[in-house]
Amino acid sequence: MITIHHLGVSQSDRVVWLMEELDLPYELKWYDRGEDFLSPPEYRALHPAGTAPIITDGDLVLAESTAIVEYISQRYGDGKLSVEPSHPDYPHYLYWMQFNNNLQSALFIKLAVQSCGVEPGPDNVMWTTTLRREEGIYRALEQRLGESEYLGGPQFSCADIMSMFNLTSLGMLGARVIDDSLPNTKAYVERVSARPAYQKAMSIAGPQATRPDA
Ligand SMILES: N[C@@H](CCC(=O)N[C@@H](CS)C(=O)NCC(=O)O)C(=O)O
Repeated sequence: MITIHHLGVSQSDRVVWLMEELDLPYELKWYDRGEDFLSPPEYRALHPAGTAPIITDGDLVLAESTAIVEYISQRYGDGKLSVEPSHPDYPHYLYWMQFNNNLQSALFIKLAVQSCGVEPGPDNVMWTTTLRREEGIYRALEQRLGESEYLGGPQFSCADIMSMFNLTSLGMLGARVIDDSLPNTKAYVERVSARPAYQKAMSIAGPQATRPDA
């Protein structure tokens, strides 16, 4: 059985969501963040990268949520939440599977610029380039959701599972809040949030959830 090593208030909630969507059995092991809001030593000991999510499946220890989600979807979910390479929407699926890392890179560069005491203004090329990139990512998102009900095509897929954390929870780190300035995205977030598997997963492992033994 797959064990999800869940770090509290983290994007490992998307793996719980995937398992609930696929109705697959799993064990959840909960780790609290330290006072520095980082993962505790016992979490970092699981995998050299030490980032959440991490799963174990027999001898396999796998990190990086894009890899984890596609691995579970293909190996245990018959690929029904993935898009096949022969499908016309496959390139879109691939693109939106990367949205998570794309958007988070921009956010972390912004946070880095802000934290080094340099004025984040128009003369700071890192700042202006990152803002331009970030704006482009949201523009692409809004455009895609004006053309397609879901990111990977007309059907809900792993690309949606990969993206929701960024649209619902990343605001706590300063990411753009999804409001009326992004109407297609706002409607999409409402649509996807209503899914029973999403609601169940968030109640188990979402940002407001507490560890079961607490
Ligand atoms: N691209 C990675 C990002 C992983 C990541 O940054 N995880 C955060 C939690 S949301 C983390 O591990 N933070 C705690 C730490 O770095 O100590 C993925 O999708 O798995």
